[in-house]
Amino acid sequence: MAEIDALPFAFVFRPETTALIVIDMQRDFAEPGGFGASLGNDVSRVTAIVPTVKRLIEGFRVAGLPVIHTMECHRPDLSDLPPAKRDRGDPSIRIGDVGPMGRVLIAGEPGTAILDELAPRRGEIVIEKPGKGAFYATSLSDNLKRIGARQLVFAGVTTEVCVQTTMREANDRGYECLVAEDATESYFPEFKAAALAMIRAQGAIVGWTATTDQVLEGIANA
Ligand code: C5J
Repeated sequence: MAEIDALPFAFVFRPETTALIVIDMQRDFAEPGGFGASLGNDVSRVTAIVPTVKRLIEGFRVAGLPVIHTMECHRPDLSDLPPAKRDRGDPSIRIGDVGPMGRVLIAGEPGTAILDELAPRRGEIVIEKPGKGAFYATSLSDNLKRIGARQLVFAGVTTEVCVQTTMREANDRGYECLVAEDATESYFPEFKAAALAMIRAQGAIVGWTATTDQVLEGIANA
C-alpha cells in the first residue's frame, strides 16, 4: 500500500486490487482522416500524450499490474450503432463510412486499431465498446470482478467524453477512480480542465487526479 499525492487528497493505492484502464487510444482519434478529425478536431493534441501514456502503461506492466485497453467501435453491420449516434452533427464522414483508414470506428478496420506504440500485449484485456462509457454493453464489469480490481487508474481520450463517462460509471459501481492528468487529453483544453475539476470537486465526487509521475511513484513505494 502507498499514498499517491493526488487531488483533492491522498489516494490510497493498493497494488493488489488496482488496474489501469487506457481509454480509446485509437488511430481514429489520433490521426488525420479518422473520426476525431472528421469532426473538425486538432488530433495533434492526442498524439502529444502518447509518450506519457506509454510510460504509465510500462509502469503497470513492470509492476505486474493489469492493463486494460478499450476501443470505441461498432459491428460491421452497424447493429450496435443507434441512429441517434450515427446521424448526430455534421461530420465530413460518419461512423461506418469508408474513410482513408477504412470504415470509421468499425471493429477490425485499420483506423479503429490502438496506436502501435500503445498496442495491447498478449494477455491484456481489450474491451470493444459501442458507447462512450466502457461499462455499457461490454464485459468490463465481469473482467474487473474476475481480476479482483477495486481501484482503477485511467488514461486516454477524450477526458470529458469517454474517460469521464467511464469513470462515472465505475464510481457508481463502487470503484475508486483516479485519472492521470497528463495521460489524458481533450481536443478542447478548457474541457479537459473542467472535466478534471469536476471529477475531483466536492471531496472527490467522481474520483481523484494525479500526474503520471505521482502514480508511478505510488507504484514504486507500494
Ligand atoms: C469521443 C471518446 N470523443 N473516446 N470518443 O467521441 O472520447
